[in-house]
Amino acid sequence: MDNDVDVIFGYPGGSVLPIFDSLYEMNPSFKNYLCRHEQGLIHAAEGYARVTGKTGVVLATSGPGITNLLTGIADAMLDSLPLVVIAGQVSSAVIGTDAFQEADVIGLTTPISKHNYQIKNVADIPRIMNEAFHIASSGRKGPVVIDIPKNISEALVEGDYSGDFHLAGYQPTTQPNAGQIERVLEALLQAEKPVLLAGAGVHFAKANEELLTFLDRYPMPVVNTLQGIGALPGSHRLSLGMGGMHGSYASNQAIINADLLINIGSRFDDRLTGKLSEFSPHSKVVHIDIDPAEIGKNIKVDIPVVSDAKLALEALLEADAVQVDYSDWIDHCLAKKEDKPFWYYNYDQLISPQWFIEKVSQKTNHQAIVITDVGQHQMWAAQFYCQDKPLSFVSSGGLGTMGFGLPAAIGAQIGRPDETVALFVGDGGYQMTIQELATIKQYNLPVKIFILNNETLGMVRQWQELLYDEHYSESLFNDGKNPDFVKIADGYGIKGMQISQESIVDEALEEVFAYDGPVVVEVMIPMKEKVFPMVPAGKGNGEMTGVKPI
Ligand SMILES: Cc1ncc(C[n+]2csc(CCOP(=O)(O)OP(=O)(O)O)c2C)c(N)n1
Repeated sequence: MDNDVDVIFGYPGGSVLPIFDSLYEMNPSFKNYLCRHEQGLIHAAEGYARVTGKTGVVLATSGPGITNLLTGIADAMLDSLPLVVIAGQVSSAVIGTDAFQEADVIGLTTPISKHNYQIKNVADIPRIMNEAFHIASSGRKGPVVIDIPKNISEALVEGDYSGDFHLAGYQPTTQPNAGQIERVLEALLQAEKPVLLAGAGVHFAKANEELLTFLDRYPMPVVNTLQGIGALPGSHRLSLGMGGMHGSYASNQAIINADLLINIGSRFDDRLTGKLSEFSPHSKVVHIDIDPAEIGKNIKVDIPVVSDAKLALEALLEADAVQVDYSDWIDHCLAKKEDKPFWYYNYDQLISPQWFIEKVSQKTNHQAIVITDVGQHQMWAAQFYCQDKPLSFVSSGGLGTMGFGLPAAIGAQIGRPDETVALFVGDGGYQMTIQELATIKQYNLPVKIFILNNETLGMVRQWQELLYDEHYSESLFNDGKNPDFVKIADGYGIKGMQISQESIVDEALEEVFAYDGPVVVEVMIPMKEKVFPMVPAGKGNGEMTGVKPI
């Protein structure tokens, strides 16, 4: 409560029963949501953190409880999501004896968390809790794990309960250095072909307004990363869309030909850069990032700015404007966007997944909170849902975790209860956390779930088609290997429907979005559809295949 928590995601077990019992007795001001699997808990907390900007809190028991959380901890670490994960532990006296449900939480989580603690003394609880929330939500955000032995959670604290702390070795830099800001302005003055790369850091810093003001003053083409979707409205004139492996031709070409690249809050992930030496070979690089360890990690940086994205943009805007005119370059990049947009085949009657996602985008006025799982549908959603709102595109980018989508949608709906949440999920990933339909039902969360069913592990199948001579090694769910998804929805008490004809899509979407509750829509799509364009693995972004034919 001291840390402004209104929601936790918790699953009980022996080692955390004292905590659950306290919650029962206390009638706390926050609500606990019970998912059906600990992996569900943590992805829900990630979805919640992503759309609210607040810290997601998870509570699970020792042993299998915490090991079921590991995927989500690693996922949150790579996507810089603030989480406090509280795990029960066996009693201090039996730690190290292979006691029932003992797992080495510190050993397991050290490489995948921002920080972790094992509480040794009950008096340390208030301080450690406050430190954990501070560390999770400051600097580069991330998951912090707290391991609480059962005897500690059963004990009472006496004496000083202030929880004051002082972290001498942890002082993230948030303010940009004035000299660096000066150098960025000089670079803007000298540039003829600048590109702005918008990453998740823009969302985390809530710098969306400042970004728009900056672009008013210094209009230039903008490329976004997967996590940066919505940092600038997708329908903004200067937006070239996502860059990288399945990004737009215009984005990749703009970066390749730029003479100045201003990266705000992206970590130059390899899915974005392709072959590093060919990524942006002629540009001066400005990298604004709150994490100094990111700067120079993958790409040689000319002007580093260690700072919160909002504060850096504010500093750039406070300085006197330098006179720039990049209009020829902007026209050149926009012409490429016009000529070579994302594209797809139109089938006669069958539903193209890309067309379907465009329909949902139009139907929701580009304003829904979009959640994806991982696979082809994820890339189609990134390409074809024109997201205009910040903090409203939630996807597992760094770890690429199948099974993320359904629980993340739960957390997102809980975090922003009055908004429309639309989940795009593949038939493979859906089955990894399908049990969370029970959570959706229990709390009547009106999530609209679109299973894009190609009866295959589509992204794997695509790679097998392109690189492994169509050897479909364990990637097909056709011939009755998939369950009846409509009946499963029904079994959980959720409205379900299947659509397989283009002609009924409008009517179906009308019904789905008018319905006051959760709906599962199984959308049958052509099995062999691929995600294009694509930069083959190991190639440079100039070597895209599947660009729109003329
Ligand atoms: C937990 C996990 N296991 C395996 C993978 C590897 N993988 C990436 S995409 C993919 C296929 C996803 O298939 P599906 O969920 O049906 O979505 P589609 O690609 O068909 O849209 C697989 C197996 C992964 N990303 N995550």
